[in-house]
Amino acid sequence: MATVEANYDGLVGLTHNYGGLSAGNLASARNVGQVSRPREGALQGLAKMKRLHDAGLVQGVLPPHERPFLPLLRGAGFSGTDSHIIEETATHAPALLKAASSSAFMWAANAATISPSGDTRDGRLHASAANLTTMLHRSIEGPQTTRSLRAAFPDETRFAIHAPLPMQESFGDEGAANHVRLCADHGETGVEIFVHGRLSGFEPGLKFPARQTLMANEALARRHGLNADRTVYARQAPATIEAGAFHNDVVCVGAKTCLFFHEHAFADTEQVKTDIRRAAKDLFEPQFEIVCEDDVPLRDAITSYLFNSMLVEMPNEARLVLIAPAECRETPSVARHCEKLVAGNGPIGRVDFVDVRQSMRNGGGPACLRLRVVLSDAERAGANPDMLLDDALYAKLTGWVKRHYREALAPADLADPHLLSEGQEALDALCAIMGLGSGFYPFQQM
Ligand code: SUG
Repeated sequence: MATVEANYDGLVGLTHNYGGLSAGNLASARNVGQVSRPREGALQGLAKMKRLHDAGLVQGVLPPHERPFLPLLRGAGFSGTDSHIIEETATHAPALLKAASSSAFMWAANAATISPSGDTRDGRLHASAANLTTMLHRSIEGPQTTRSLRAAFPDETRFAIHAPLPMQESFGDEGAANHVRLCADHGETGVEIFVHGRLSGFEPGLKFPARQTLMANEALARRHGLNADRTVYARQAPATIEAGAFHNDVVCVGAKTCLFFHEHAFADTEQVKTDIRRAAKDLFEPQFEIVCEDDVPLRDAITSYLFNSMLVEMPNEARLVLIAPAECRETPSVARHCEKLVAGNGPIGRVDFVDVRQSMRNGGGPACLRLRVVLSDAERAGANPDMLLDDALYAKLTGWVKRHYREALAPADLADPHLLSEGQEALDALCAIMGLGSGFYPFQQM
């Protein structure tokens, strides 16, 4: 078997809801207060995972985090029994309860940045859990993500799982959503492209936050032991962040030698192309598949999430496959462009559509839900098999979702203390299914 690119997807959580928590994420703002459907969301996510597994790809599962996250509420001064804390927070600090109840960990593209072993100095795969400092509801994810990644990749001789970067906005890090790796073949040395929205500290004058910093990206490349000659730093176009591209993966996706992006994605496209060509010298010839404003206006790209598609190499297919959100079929300029891509002779040979609408309404497309992990044969053998999807695990997880998840969740339901006990019971059961042991979640350590 050769080196493969596995996808580890975040499982949608029991409290999946529309909190309107992410300024600059237009879908999150648009759908604030809607009734969410956690069970449907989780089943949509699992169906996507199953589809990729059935297509012959390696598919992993990252378990949901505990929510509402009581340590955040206790840290904010609430005390007493768990139920009392929920009631008090619902009455006196409802915004905080929303933050503590978010299921945003499901967007695994933000879980971590991964550098495959072919790129690193010590020949281990390096992963850094993201600190997600920009948004309160996401800043609580890092420690649990670190535990999940250590459970998934336990062998320290092959995997280096780093804790998040320092929790300060200068190091704002949103994981792989601002990171692309190009290569001739997954097992060969690649070029890692790190994208930032600002340099380090606060930069005035923008309506929406630029979440990823250059300072964080440089730190990631340093701790992962990357070769500076094969590393590229690129800046997002500020106007594109203002238009709703809060992560680079809203306007850009890459795979193998292909970088597929909107013409307004980067502050300086010519420079990005030059830097990538230089970094790829003697490795491969990069293919830039650029979509221009005349074909797909930036606004359509952002509402349809065309670039938040997964771009994957399928077994026995010569060209890459774009796994796009179903919304792309419903946006005429985007649907037309997808047809044009397939009809042409560029690097993308097929477009498939998936329904992840529950996630999409919070600004998370197919690519947001997965974390790509390039694994050699030996690394795959060293990965935790209980976190890899097969037919049996898929059946167990869908059964588990149907048993434990609520059909619908309205904003007022977050005040219901039963949501906490239901969640804890479900996660205890999940630990048994996925062999995570007791003590995987903070509530189990109490
Ligand atoms: O961080 N949405 C997430 C969506 C993350 C998408 N990920 C990538 N593009 N890779 C975010 O903005 C909304 C939660 C709410 O409003 O309830 C939210 O957090």
